[in-house]
Amino acid sequence: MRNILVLLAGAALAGAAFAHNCPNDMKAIDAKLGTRPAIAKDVADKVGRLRASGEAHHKAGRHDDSMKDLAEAKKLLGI
Ligand SMILES: [Cu+2]
Repeated sequence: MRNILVLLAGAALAGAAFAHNCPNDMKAIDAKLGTRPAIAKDVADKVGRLRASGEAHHKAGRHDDSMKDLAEAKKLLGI
């Protein structure tokens, strides 16, 4: 019984740590955008949309959706 509780607590902590990655991804995207990367306008627009929806998802507690959008934005930026 005790082992199951420890396992559950570990899973909850892992979930929280994963959720905390959204702000880091947003920071990485902002830092990269701050260097004025040489990307096409349509790509930059798409990155901007993904960055915004990622933040909206994060604020709404939908961290999985947030991470997905932010990961796509990072991929477009080559990070
Ligand atoms: Cu989040």
